[in-house]
Amino acid sequence: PKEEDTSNGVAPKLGVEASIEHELKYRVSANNTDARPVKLYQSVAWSVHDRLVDAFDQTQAYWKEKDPKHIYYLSAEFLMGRTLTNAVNNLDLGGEYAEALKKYGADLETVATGELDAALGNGGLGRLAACFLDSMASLDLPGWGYGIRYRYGMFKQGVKDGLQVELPDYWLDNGNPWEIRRPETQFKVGFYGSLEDGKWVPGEEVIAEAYDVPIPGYKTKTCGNLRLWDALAPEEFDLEAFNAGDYSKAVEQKRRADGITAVLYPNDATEEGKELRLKQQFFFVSASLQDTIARYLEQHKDLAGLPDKACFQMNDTHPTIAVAELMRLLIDEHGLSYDDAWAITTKCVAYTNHTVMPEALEKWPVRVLAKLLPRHMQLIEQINSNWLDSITGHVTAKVEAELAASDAEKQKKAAAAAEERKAALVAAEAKGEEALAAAKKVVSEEEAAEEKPADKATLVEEKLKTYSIIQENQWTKGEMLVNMAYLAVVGSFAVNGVAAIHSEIIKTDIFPHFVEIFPERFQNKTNGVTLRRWLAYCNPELSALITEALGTDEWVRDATLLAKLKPFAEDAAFRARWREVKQQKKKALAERIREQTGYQVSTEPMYDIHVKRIHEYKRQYMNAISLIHRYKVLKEMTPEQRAKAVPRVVVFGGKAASAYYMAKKIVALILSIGETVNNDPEIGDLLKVVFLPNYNVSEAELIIPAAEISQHISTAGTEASGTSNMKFALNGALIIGTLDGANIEIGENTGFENLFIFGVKADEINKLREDRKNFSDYDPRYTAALQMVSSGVFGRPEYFEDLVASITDMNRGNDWFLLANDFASYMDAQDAIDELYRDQEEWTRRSIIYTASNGFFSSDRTIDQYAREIWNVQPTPQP
Ligand code: DL6
Repeated sequence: PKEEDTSNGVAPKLGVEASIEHELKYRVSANNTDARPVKLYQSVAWSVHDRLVDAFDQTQAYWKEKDPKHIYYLSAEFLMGRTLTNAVNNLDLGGEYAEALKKYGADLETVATGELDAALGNGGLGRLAACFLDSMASLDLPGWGYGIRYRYGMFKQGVKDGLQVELPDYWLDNGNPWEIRRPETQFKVGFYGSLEDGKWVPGEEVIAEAYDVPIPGYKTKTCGNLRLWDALAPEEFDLEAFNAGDYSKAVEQKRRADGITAVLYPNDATEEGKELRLKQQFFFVSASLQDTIARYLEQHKDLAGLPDKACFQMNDTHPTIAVAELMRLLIDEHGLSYDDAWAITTKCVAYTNHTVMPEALEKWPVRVLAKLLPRHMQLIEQINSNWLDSITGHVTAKVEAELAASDAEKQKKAAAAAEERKAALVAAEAKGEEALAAAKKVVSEEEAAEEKPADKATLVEEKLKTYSIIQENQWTKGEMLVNMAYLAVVGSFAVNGVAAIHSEIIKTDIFPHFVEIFPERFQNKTNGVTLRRWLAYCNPELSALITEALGTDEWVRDATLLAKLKPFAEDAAFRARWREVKQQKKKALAERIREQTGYQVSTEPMYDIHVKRIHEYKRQYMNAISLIHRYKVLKEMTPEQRAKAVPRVVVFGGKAASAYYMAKKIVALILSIGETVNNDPEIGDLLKVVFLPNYNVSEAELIIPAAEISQHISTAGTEASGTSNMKFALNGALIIGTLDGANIEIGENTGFENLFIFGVKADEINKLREDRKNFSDYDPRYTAALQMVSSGVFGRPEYFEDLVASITDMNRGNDWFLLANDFASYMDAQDAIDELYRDQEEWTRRSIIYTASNGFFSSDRTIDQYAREIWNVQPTPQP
């Protein structure tokens, strides 16, 4: 070792250059001449690892000494992506590593591509968790993430014969320099079994073992932690069974433990209700709670003080079993009374809702819960019964008020009916005996059928059911289900949505009856994204320009400073440089498109991007239909008209859940449109439709900076927030979108006149769904485009038959997401985009305004709000 660096005062360590060399030789076993990209990446990563460990140890020791309240972010998903660039730059070592790498003729950007994405999440929810960790550390907040160390993350998406194929994602293939295994930190987690004398005796046990992933804050000494749990068998190998010749029994325990952390469920909005998923949820929640309590008890005796030291934020309902598990630990393991345990639990736990899709609101059959976690089911029953008791008074008063209101109305109706009957009898009497007898019969039948006064007790019982955590399934009669969102609301001291409109919708549509009981519990925390990863590091060219204009790079820490860019939008020379950067990023994306798909795309056309998970509600399908129309129009144009058309490269990216039938067909349709359009010599550069496979965090970092227009076109009221809209806006891409999720707040910040907003509003949706029209009434452009699909212009008409039917046939989907209703206004917005793009000066002006206006969407702002308004956790920086 040539260089020595003792600056942190802990232990002498090698300087950057020497440490890379050391790792290359001793850990990676390569010499300087054999420093191929992956090996070089590994050596650099291990060298950064050592620096992270120093920062991590110092932070954790400091927090232990100061003992501040911690936030524990419980999440089944953390979509981290790559770590190297982020870690090096957050540690402020970018310059040193760039310098050291010159020796190998390499740059940090290229070396970073040797890293496989840590894709331990599906989409927005998991990526949000990753952004939050970065912000927590950057704001010096004592905070840990807790999750699962899946061995296989989100599947790799490939394309074969025009269809999506799913391949396993073994992301740990080259080892993982970013984690620290902690064999000394293990907890037992039980499943199944029975209750004996009220005590749970699990039928199966696994060991949860911790792996820590240090999370460096941006230019601060703070280094937070993401603790991921792996599952081990208590006895890996049963020698007795092996000796008896039962080889499969010999490894049975290991196989079962391995299964728990093997794979991430690849669904982001539908719940499959699989027992293994519940097992995963309980596994990481139990280990995390045991771990927190154990650390708390190292320094404190009385668990009554836990809420002053720990807050558990449940990222959606996936970790909701935490409510029952914390109760169990406090009561069964630590001897507290039920009431004391409940008081602690409901002061420690908070819940974030991320979706209004009914199919994603988890409901576990009582049958499954009682089998897998019998003690927890018992506790949930008790929680529910106490909850219903506590609100019976409220519900009774409500029923009484309703009865009183309806009674007056009923009495009026009954008096009128009695009058009518009296008159009928008088009239019949005049007609003789027979008529009178017949009339009396009718009257007595009518009186018998008359509505009896409602029974209050029955009404109260019926109403209470709507508040119950344990409910009947509306489809499978008799099957009782635990509504995890209800359990989360009852067990939490705060419940929040993730954008202003979404937080309103959860109050009015999902939990209105809970809002009546505790209105103060419901809050909004509009999502955000870390500006480090999503602007500073993924778009260094634009960042340099911003820093030059503002005269400081402080905006990376304080995003409100971006507002100072606004005057530069009026500066023609600045606009020209802004465009140059965009052009550079478009070139990089064009290169990626060529590598991945073989299509050569020009960098002159408008880059129009639609990337996110593939879903009917996100309406990639509507975009595809609009492109068919665009293609048709281009085909029908004269050469003179074509010369005036605005060319576009339209890029789609996103994974369809492996079992999501329609989503996979949407991918296939986009691929087929691309195949036809991109190979049509008449069209040339006027339109290219590209499906870029395997959209993930790293692809997003390349795609987003290149975007000129980005699409966020979900049916109003369906997208909770969206976060890619924020990333695009910050990178100066204009937005075409509906009045949905965070689009609304982006519009408020940017000025709605600068967005291309179209479509119906969220409060019109229910009525429109009832009034859906006949296919023949639709916009002719839409009908014609769909007919082109059905007639086979893009091949395989039979394969697309049910996709078309899903939006045209009343009995087969019935256009639930209202593509037909929004299509015409979507096309108007598209026309307006083309028109504006002709005026490059105005387009660039707006692009700058977007970046300048959206600092609000920094996750630092979001986390600061959570810390102050929910968690009550204070920044605790080291001196
Ligand atoms: O809050 C993060 C993200 C939102 O931006 C998206 O709008 C929303 O769809 C997503 N929700 C989920 C739901 N998953 N489950 N369950 O991924 O959350």
